[in-house]
Amino acid sequence: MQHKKRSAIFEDKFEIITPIEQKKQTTLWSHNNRAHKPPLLLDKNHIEQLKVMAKTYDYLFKLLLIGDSGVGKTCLLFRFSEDSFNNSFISTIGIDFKIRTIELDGKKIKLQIWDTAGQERFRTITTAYYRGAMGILLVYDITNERSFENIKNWIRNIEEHASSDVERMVLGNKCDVEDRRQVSRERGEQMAIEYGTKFMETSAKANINVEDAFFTLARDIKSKTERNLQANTTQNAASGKRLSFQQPQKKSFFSGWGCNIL
Ligand SMILES: Nc1nc2c(ncn2[C@@H]2O[C@H](COP(=O)(O)OP(=O)(O)O)[C@@H](O)[C@H]2O)c(=O)[nH]1
Ligand SMILES: [Mg+2]
Repeated sequence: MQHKKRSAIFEDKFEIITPIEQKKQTTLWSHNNRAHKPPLLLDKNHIEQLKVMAKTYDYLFKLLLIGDSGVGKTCLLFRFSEDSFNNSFISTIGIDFKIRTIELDGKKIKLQIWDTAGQERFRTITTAYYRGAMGILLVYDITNERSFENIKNWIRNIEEHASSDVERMVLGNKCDVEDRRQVSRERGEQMAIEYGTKFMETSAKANINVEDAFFTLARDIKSKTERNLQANTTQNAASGKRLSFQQPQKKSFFSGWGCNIL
């Protein structure tokens, strides 16, 4: 049983290349005078980058879910990627990801969503994934005051480890459990104003606002990406340079963040 589980996790992360596919790749590589044999396994993350290059979608956005253990990060991810919900709580080990492709304004956007473990012992593994994230969902549980108070610590983690212009959004999950609510919607909204992020209350269980939350974050990243590309094009056209994609300049964490509540 344990063995089967490990193999499933392994297959989720890597793609086993079929013999026909290997032959195709060998031909391609020998054509390029490359001496080494093709690897049997390719990192899925690498495959995603290759697919962008092959234009099977327009954008690849990497998102990250963070927040205390038990707030519902994994359930939100399952609801969004597989439209399912599981009542049992299986603690996430380290880090995992799921993929869903959505369409926005006629553009195909592949969302690669990383799910982290909230526990302290996985902190060093998970912070390594902050840097590549273009959007981060900070999740607390509306029935758990402490998870709400801890959002400020998660914000500090973003400040320390993520890119300074990462898009952020705060989610108050489990809004279906009104009778055990400890954090009012107003407090959630107020905190989001303080941090200059968007805010939504969600329920992975009752499927409330889950699609909306991911789509809103994706839309914000898309707008920012297109603004950056446009600025680059204009700037390079003016100076007669060839177009090349540049990383946005590092700026203060709070600069340029408009307060925006949904
Ligand atoms: N009532 C309710 N329970 C939820 C919701 N989302 C998650 N849960 C439950 O909360 C527990 C922890 O969820 P999980 O996604 O594993 O939390 P994680 O540690 O943040 O990944 C599980 O028992 C879930 O069934 C929700 O929206 N409503
Ligand atoms: Mg989890």
